[in-house]
Amino acid sequence: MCGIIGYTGNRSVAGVLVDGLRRLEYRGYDSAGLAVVSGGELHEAKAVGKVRKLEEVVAALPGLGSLCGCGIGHTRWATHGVPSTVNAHPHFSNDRKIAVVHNGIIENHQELRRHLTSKGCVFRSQTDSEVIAHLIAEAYDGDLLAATAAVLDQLQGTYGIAVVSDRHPGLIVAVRKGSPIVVGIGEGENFVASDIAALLAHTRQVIYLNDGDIAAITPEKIELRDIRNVPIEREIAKIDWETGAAEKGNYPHFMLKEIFEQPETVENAIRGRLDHEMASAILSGIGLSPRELLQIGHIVIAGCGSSMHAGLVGEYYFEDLAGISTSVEQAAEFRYRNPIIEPNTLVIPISQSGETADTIAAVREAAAKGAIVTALCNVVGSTIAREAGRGIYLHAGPEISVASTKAFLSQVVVLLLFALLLGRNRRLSRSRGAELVAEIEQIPDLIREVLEQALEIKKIASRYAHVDDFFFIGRGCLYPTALEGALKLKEISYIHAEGYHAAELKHGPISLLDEKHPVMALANDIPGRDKILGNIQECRARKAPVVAIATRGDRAIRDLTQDVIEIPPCSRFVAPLPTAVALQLFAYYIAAERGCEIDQPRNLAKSVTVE
Ligand code: HGA
Repeated sequence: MCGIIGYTGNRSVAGVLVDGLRRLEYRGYDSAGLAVVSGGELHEAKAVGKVRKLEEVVAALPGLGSLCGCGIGHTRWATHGVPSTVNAHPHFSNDRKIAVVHNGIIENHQELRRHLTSKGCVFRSQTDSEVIAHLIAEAYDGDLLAATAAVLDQLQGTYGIAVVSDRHPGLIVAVRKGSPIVVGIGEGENFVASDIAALLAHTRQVIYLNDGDIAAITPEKIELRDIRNVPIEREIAKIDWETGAAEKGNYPHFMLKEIFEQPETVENAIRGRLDHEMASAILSGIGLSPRELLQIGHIVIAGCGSSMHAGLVGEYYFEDLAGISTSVEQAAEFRYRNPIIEPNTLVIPISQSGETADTIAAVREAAAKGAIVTALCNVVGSTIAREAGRGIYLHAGPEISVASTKAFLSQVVVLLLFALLLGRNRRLSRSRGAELVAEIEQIPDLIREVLEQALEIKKIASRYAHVDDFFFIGRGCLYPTALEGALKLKEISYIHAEGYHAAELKHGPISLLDEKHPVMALANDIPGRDKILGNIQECRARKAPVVAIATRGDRAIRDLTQDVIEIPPCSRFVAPLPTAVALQLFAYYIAAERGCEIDQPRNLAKSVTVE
């Protein structure tokens, strides 16, 4: 959440910043702003709402667009203070010589505000972030890096910060604790950002800052210090995402593009990871020998939102295929619940961005309790990937739509591969392993078959675009798939949607059913289907309209409802994948029909970097 971009070099600073903010907009769109240092002066532009509003403000300020030098920009997802121009970042010191952008939460901001106010400081915004600008100004005596370093031990909470000053032309100081900051290396120019998506158009060489690292960035060099101002070295990482991967192309929305990319992204998640000879999976990033794998006695999966739903599918895989007891935790509760970590527990944190604040906290708690931590992340070099030290990358490419689609699918596929490996490591026979390998190889084609029905799904979706509520029901691996389907629908269409285990309907929610409360029943031909047929009858008896997802050619379902989305035949382990794709399309077309801001739903932002 909150996007940060900084640029120092000979190009139009405002141009580079606005372009970067556009690419970061999925991280927050409450307001956007920038500050440019050029010719010994500090210029600013701010706007409420989307980056295009900021562009209009920049265009209306004569000359701002052509200034070279350095600058910082920010797109905000508000935590403290309403979305407004005064609360938009950057925030300035009272003498307006220092400008700061911040991602995170300063937990002791009220105490700091009182202290600064008592010293005569005047606050302009209601944000927690503004204290940082005033504290740096208070500590400043000619060295911007030293002044920034000096205030860090006063800040409690999390931050990724970038700072500029008109007294330091060409210099950006950046620092992180708990919120991501990555430095982009250019030629005769350099960059800083909260997310590599903002840098893809400019460079492939980056340095990920660790917590406590401070960077002084000028066009010529990047100096890194620790919090005691001692020079440090960090590895240069290479980003291998393709140019254009973060562009919308001919699709009206990133979400639709990302849904349609899934046959390829799933292929990427599988590529090189199937071992036909051993009927198993090859996952070198987990770095555990067969003997070490055999010692795993319990698995705990931690994640938030769609990642947690993927984990719930994984729970079925690990218990059924590998016979390892597995529990799934909401990452936000993990550290506060004081979880019991038995010896030989494997903890699997799942996060698309690798920057989800609650999941990072879970990783740290698990590591402190002696668990083996193996992360599932999409973004290479992200905090969770680095802190876990071992893991499996999703290889889904940049996911820009706030609603996760391709990352969710890759998470499920990678969990299936992991369960296959653990299963073959213990009780799964070679022949059963070989069957599973063949099933996994079919997944991209199963997804293609669902995508081919997009127009049919659109037609069905249009019949439900007017509703206010929706229930999603499923059993087995399709129960977490129902949770994910409901989440997709509510986040992008604003229809109230709830996912339930089909059997749970009778324990409460059925009291709500009537002709205005449709039910999406996941009735694929896998164990549990007959029971779902009964559940559909129960819904129909209460006059609830039913949309069913069913295996192609299932006549019994057609007798119960006309609105059937057909999925190719597949096993229960693989069924969540094509089913999830159908649910993504269903949610997408409903949201499109309702005219919703699909890629940037209200109040949401991608990569939840605050608790
Ligand atoms: N606390 C700051 C920054 C918000 C943020 O990082 N969101 O993810 C604010 O409210 O402006």
